[in-house]
Amino acid sequence: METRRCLWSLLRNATLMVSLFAMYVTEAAGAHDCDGNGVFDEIEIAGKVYWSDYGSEMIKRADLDGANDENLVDLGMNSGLEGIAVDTTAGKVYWTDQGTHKIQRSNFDGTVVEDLVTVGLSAPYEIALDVAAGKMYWTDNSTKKVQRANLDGSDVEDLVTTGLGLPEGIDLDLTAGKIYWIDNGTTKIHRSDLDGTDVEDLVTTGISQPVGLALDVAAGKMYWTDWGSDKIQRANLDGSGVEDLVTTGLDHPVGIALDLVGGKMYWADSDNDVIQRANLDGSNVETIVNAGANDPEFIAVAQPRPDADNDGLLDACDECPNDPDKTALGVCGCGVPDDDADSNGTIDCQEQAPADPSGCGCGSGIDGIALFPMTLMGIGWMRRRRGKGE
Ligand SMILES: [Ca+2]
Ligand SMILES: [Ca+2]
Ligand SMILES: [Ca+2]
Ligand SMILES: [Ca+2]
Repeated sequence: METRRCLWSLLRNATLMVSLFAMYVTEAAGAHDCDGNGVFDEIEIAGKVYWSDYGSEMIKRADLDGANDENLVDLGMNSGLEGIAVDTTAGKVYWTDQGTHKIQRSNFDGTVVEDLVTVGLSAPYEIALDVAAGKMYWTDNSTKKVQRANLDGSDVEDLVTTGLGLPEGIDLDLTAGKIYWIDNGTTKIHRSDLDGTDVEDLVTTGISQPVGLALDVAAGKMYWTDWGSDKIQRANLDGSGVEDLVTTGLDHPVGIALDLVGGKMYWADSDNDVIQRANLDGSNVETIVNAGANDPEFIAVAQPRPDADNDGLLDACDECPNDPDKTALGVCGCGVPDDDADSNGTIDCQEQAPADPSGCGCGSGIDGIALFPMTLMGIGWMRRRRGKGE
């Protein structure tokens, strides 16, 4: 019995050491890309706006306030960039190209450009992603179709192929399992099931030449740009209650995207050559990018991912998401620092621990005296391993 208790005590010490190692490794990794999706934490926490720039043939991005605008991918003079969408989980940006008749994607930083769909497309227009189901949906305003495929471009399906004039803006309501799209030829906004069946007319009056579309499913609203009347408008998801939100200062707005975390809508104004944003009710219009945009078409927002305690580590990676001083449980758990105030080798939260009930004499003594040097040895060993590039 005594042997078993001593073994249990040693096992407990080993577990504590593993916890300390885990804390060390997590904190070291947390400075960069904690979830390994290829996007640094600081970029995910801040959010970005991405847009397709038809005039310069580039995919570009900027901070949500327009700062740090940069060129990501230069598609060259044969391109005709239109739709754009982001997958914040995998850190990928997707776009359609009417010049090369392709759908492509790259990493968020513009590296690793991949061709996804290269056959059967004529003028692919706006694109929307269902990341959870591994699907992308798009309109083609030349073949007059709504289509979908897997995110890698395989398994292309025709969903809606009849009755379409000039299908353009598209977005998804994944809660209700619906595709919404704009038909700029028949001047209607439609929806159907995700397989293209059960097509409904939603908005048929009060619009001129709608183009870009974005849904706020939680609030039951859809937002669109109207290229013909130079407006930003919205309505309920059933098409009722059409409202004018922005009616002045626009010159052929195209793409629109929502940041529901920040309560903002973003759009690309293709003839003023600016990226703008406003509150969701259309108030407080701001121009966030007014140089470096050249016929911007569509726009996508990589919404900020939450870091509730502002310690620089995403909630998704933070074992203590509400403790700004800890990123891992450590020895004492969240909310209690792993401090050793009197430097006696026993961490404060363990100082008041009850005496070792085993009575074998190997419990509380080894906790403090052996754990500290063993942990230091362990961290030294980790660093030597890293130093060797293992
Ligand atoms: Ca990341
Ligand atoms: Ca955090
Ligand atoms: Ca934390
Ligand atoms: Ca102590």
